[in-house]
Amino acid sequence: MGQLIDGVWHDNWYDTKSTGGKFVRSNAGFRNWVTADGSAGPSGEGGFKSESGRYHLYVSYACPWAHRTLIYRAIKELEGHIDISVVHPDMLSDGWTFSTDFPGATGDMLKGHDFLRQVYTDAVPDISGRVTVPVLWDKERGTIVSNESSEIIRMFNSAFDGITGNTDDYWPEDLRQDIEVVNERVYNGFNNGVYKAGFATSQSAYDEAVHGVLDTMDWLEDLLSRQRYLTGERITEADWRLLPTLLRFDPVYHLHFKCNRRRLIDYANLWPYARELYQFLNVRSTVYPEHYVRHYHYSHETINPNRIIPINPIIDWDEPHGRD
Ligand SMILES: N[C@@H](CCC(=O)N[C@@H](CS)C(=O)NCC(=O)O)C(=O)O
Repeated sequence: MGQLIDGVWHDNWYDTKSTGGKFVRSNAGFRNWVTADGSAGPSGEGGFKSESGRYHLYVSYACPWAHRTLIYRAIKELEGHIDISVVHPDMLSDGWTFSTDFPGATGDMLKGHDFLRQVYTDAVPDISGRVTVPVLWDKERGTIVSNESSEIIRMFNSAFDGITGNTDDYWPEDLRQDIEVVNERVYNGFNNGVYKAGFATSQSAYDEAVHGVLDTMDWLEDLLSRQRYLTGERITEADWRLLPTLLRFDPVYHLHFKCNRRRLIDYANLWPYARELYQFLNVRSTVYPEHYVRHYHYSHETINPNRIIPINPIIDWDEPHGRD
């Protein structure tokens, strides 16, 4: 794993020395928005109008951030309008690759590249930064629209409604403030919290992070004992941003990231809630446990140097959720 500096690949692991053992995630670099009329979105520049077949989404089935975008592509009926390439689950010295020797890894369906970093240097030849998934590519302008999942899902939520006819809204105006509050807490304490625990290289950084994860799970458990979804009685973006981390919790984060006080299946409310989201419409078609079990255990040499893939519990996500 590494990063690009002035367009050249350098193989190095995350630097936690300057932050007292803490893992700090860097910000995404491409922040443009696809909009219905091509006008500029909240950040970046305009010129990215929603059109069927114009955009290509690069994802990993292992990555929880990319998973959000796949969930939206499924529930907003965008599959026929935005095609995808799926990277290989192993992220080693070349970063994400388009090797196809793993079921579900498609190779680069658009450009035929070997490495995801080539998509980044196609956009900006002398680019510096991490090479992350997801990436939303514009075939017409030949550049990256966005590599920030939280923004890609907001584009998918509404920009293509005129094309798909699907007007389901997971970011309703009246709940936006509540959604932001939940998102902030879930991101820091859970989505990114598990990474802070897992990638910590000092006991104190781990202790702080893992307690944040436990506190957040307790808070979610309590909230879901009183209401059906995170912001009330409607499924919103806040719920979809939580699900990818819940899916990975027992098979990956519990053991590999040392978040092992309790399993997801031990929570009386959180576990049926997670199953309900998994069973919603076609969400299950986006879930590839083989990719995330393989990715984390095989790629993170600093945590699992012998690359042994654990046997893991057998969990029935199709068990009726009983929340009707
Ligand atoms: N801000 C990004 C974060 C994406 C991200 O960190 N993706 C991980 C995979 S789970 C990645 O590609 N990491 C490669 C790296 O950091 O070099 C988003 O939410 O879209």
